[in-house]
Amino acid sequence: MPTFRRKPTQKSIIRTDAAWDEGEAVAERTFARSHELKKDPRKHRSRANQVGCIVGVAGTHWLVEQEDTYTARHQDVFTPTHRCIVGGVVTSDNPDNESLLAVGDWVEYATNNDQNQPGVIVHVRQRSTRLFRQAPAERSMDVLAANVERAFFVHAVTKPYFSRRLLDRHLIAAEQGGVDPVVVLNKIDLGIPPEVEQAIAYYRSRLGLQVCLTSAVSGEGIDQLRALMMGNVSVLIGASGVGKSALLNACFGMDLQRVREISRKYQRGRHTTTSPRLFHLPTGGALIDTPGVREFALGMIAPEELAFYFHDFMPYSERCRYVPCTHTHEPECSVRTAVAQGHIDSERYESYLLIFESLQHQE
Ligand SMILES: Nc1nc2c(ncn2[C@@H]2O[C@H](COP(=O)(O)OP(=O)(O)OP(=O)(O)O)[C@@H](O)[C@H]2O)c(=O)[nH]1
Ligand SMILES: [Mg+2]
Ligand SMILES: [Zn+2]
Repeated sequence: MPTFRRKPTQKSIIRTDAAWDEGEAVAERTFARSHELKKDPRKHRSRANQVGCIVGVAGTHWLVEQEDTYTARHQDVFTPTHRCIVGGVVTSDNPDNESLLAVGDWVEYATNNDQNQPGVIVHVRQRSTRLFRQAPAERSMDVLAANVERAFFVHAVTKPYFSRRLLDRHLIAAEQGGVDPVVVLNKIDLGIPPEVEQAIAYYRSRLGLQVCLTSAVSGEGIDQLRALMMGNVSVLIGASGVGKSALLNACFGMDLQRVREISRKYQRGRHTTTSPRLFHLPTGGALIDTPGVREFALGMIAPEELAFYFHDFMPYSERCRYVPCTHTHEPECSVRTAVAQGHIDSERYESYLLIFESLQHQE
C-alpha cells in the first residue's frame, strides 16, 4: 500500500496556513514548481472543483467521497467514490512532519472530464484531530486516521497476548492527537486471564478509562460498542489478529471486511487488512478499519514531558523532592516510592521507563 505511507515531499508541498491570510511572506517554506503558484496559492486551490473526504485507498489511488454524498447519511455503508491521485503540487494546512494524506482527511480535488482518468488532489484541509505514531526509522509522523472523534484501541484478552506496553502507548497517542480513547478488550469468549482483569480494574478506577469487553464470536458487548460509535467518526486501532475487522463486521451485522485466523505457530495476526477504509454507520457517523499496527513508536514528546501523560502518577509526582523529576533515578522520588508501595501499578511504571528511554534515544 505505497500511497498510504507516502510522506510529504518537500518539492510538492506548499503550506497555506494562516500566514497567507495575514499576508505574510512564506516564500522560504514554499517549493512551488510554477511561478504562478508562488505568487498566489489560492489560484492553485481554485483548480479544484470538488470537496470530499478520503475514505480508502485502492492501489495507488485515494478513494474520495464527495462532500454531499458523505453528509447525506443514506443507509448505504458504501457510497460512490472518486479515484484520485496526488499529481504535481499539493498544498496542505497540516504540519510538514505529518503524512500528507490519511483516511478521514478532507481534500479539495479536481475531477477529470474523462471519466476513466483519476481526479487530482489539490489541497488538504486542516485536521481537527489525528491519530499518529512515529514512522519507523523516520522523524515524521505516520497518520493512521484523521478527523476522528474517538479511537477504539482493540486488544485481545488472549491470542494474541494482551500487551500493556502497546496499550500505554495507545493512550498517549490519543491524548497527543486530541482523540477520545476507548479500550476494547476482545475475545472474552476465550476467558479473561486474571492479570488482564487486574489491569482493567486499574485503568478503569485510576485513569477513568472506558473499557468495553467484547466478543465478535458470542456477540457480547457488541451493542455497547455500537452505541459508542453512533454519531461519531471513530477508528479501530490495534495489533494484527486482535479482531478489529471481526468487530466491525459484528457491529454492522454483515461481512464488510475480510477476517483471517491468526498464525498458530507465532500466535500473531497475518496482516489481513492491508489498507484503512471508512464505512458509514446507518445510525449516523462512520467507522474506520485499519491494518494491524504492532510497533507504536511515539514522537514529538520531550522525555521530561512524558510523566504528564501518566495521569496516575500526578498525585505523587507533586511530592517529589526534585523539580523537575524524571522519576527514573532521583532520590526521594514519590513516584518510585508509590510504585514500591503498590499505589502505582508496576506495569505502568515499566511502560513509563521504556517509553522514556526510547524518547531519550531519539533526542
Ligand atoms: N474467539 C474469538 N475469536 C475472534 C474474535 N474476534 C476475532 N476473532 C478471530 O481472530 C482472528 C483475527 O480476526 P481479524 O478480525 O481478522 O483481526 P484484525 O484485527 O482485523 O487483524 P488485521 O486485519 O490483520 O489487523 C480471526 O480468526 C477471527 O475469527 C472473538 O471475539 N473471539
Ligand atoms: Mg483486519
Ligand atoms: Zn519523581
